Amino acid sequence: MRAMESYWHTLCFTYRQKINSNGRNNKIQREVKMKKLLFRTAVFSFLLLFLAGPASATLILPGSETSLQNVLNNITVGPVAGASSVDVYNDQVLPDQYWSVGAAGGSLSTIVIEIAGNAGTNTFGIYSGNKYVQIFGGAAAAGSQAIIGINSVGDVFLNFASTGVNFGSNLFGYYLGTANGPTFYSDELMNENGEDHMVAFQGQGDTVQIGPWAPGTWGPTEYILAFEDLPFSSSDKDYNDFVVMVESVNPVPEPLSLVLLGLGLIGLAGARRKF
Ligand SMILES: [Ca+2]
Ligand SMILES: [Ca+2]
Ligand SMILES: [Ca+2]
Repeated sequence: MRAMESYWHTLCFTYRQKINSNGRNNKIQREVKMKKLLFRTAVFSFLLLFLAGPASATLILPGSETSLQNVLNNITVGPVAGASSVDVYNDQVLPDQYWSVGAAGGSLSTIVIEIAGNAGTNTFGIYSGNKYVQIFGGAAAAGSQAIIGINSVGDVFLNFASTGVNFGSNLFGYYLGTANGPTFYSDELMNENGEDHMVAFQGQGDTVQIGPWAPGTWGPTEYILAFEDLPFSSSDKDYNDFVVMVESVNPVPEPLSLVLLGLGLIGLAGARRKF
């Protein structure tokens, strides 16, 4: 790391000498500073990525209804019918705060099940900052499907129609909410007391059958997201209140999310200076 930084400093120094001798250069020196800042941000982020390690799993309680483990077991038809390869405690995907749509550009969401008093009013969607797009309204039930897409400039599409919402990039979180918008965010830092209301599981090749749809392979680019729909102070933490499969998406490591957001901010600052 030190060798890399030293090499970088030498590069910057040589570059600065050259432009000083040309006698013009506030602008170029600013660019050098910017590049150093970007380099340090990248190094810092990668350090974070390696030092942070996996956070601990979120506690899921069996509750008094069909437990989340049994929800997964019940949709499993093979290789062992009724026994999911996924363990709801040990196989949680971390991190699960931010996501991006895969290269094909579209991501199908299918509701697996809703076991909650609020099932008729719970809504589900994606968000970026304070912008959001609802994917399912309260009336949607097990088997309901919808496709989201995000184009190269961050415009969000729902079932191939423009939503008029722009996320600025292919980076977003999932939320559970009401008709008025998000209540609980996949980024737990946006929830009251930092409570984690969403857990995620990656496919391990089981054959599963969801709602009325034909059985198919639950593959590695397909994730099941499971939400708890009440604040921890009054909830049973069963995480079966809204369970949905999302396809063709990838979880984005947090430091990378920070770098992307950071680059966006730096880009904005640069753009502002020009105009
Ligand atoms: Ca989580
Ligand atoms: Ca619950
Ligand atoms: Ca429940």
